[in-house]
Amino acid sequence: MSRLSSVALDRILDSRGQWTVEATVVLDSGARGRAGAPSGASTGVHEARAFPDGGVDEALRAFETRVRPALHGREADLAAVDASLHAVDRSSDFREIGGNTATAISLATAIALSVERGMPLWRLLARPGVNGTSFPAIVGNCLNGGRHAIGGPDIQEFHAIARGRTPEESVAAALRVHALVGEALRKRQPQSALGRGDEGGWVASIGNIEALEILADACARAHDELKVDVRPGLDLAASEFYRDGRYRYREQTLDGEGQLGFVSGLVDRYGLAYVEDPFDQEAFGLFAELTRAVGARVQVVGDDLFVSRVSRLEQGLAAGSTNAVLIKVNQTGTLTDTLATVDLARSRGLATVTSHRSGDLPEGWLAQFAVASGAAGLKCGLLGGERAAKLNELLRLGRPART
Ligand code: 2PG
Ligand code: MG
Repeated sequence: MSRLSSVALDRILDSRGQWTVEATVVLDSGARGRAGAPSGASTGVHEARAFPDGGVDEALRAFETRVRPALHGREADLAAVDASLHAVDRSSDFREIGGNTATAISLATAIALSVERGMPLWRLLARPGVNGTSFPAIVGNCLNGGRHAIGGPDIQEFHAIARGRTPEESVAAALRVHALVGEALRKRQPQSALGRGDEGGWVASIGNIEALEILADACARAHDELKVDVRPGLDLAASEFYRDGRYRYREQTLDGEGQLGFVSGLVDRYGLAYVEDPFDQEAFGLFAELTRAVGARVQVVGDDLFVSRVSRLEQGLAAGSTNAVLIKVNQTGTLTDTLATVDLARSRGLATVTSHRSGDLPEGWLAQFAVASGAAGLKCGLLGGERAAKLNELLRLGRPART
């Protein structure tokens, strides 16, 4: 087996203009991998810390003094590299070296290995039973609110959930919904400026229900035009507006039971196909009640609830909290940890949805990761270079291989 002949970490910019890190890993065979780590704005309290105290500067210092010496000359094996990262940083959340340093190195190592072996990344990471012929639905962000927008609704993400027969059909249907939502907003508020948020969805000064009505209508129209299954979905990111035991929207304040009734009402009224983080990140019981009530017809997805971690997912499985789990590599910091969560979910019949971060990079590996994990969905936004990079990678994977 070859070894890591050099590992470098550099400062780069994400789509929000914030500094993050990218790693370059070279194996002694000459194969090279490079990857950056994205950053969230609505982060779960249990996820890996993106950077140590002191930010990117401190991450770069910790890399030079602690990480690089530990990795130099190591065997080029993904599990071994990820284990070395944990051996260097013994905290549970990578607070010493930074989760983004770990993420970038783990990914760059996997990419270098896939280059060395002459195989696509998805095949290197493929879970048992995955053969690269089934593709995720597109969870396409059409309208932004919450922490991803200024002046938008409280709910963070309004999605088109598009399940075509091919990635191309799914992408086209989600984009059609995005365009129709834009038209509807322009018509409704002809005098107002219309902007776009961190993930490329529209931002307008409207309430949650108004936004959902526009989205549901756009999905129905896109479905009629294109004959592709496309339905509305939400990421409420409810921990962001949960304070002192209450869900505090601009229009209303609800306790847990009130929120349960409100969300299950939205599922029924708007035919939602997808509901992510409808409750606070500790509310395993409320998630379970919602899943019992409407889980047969909607994907109930835990993001901040599980933060892609085995230990949190085990808690959720014991409580019957959800039927799906959101997967973000930098929530755990390594591919090995993240894939363990994917495997646990798959073994227990939960769907996985592979996700970008709101501050992301123009890299396409996320689509490869989604296919490798047999994901039911790929949530990567629709507009902007960093979002298009992932959609384009999925489109490539959906096409017959060129010789
Ligand atoms: C989420 C993500 C991605 P952030 O909440 O699901 O959409 O947002 O990256 O800001 O955590
Ligand atoms: Mg989320």
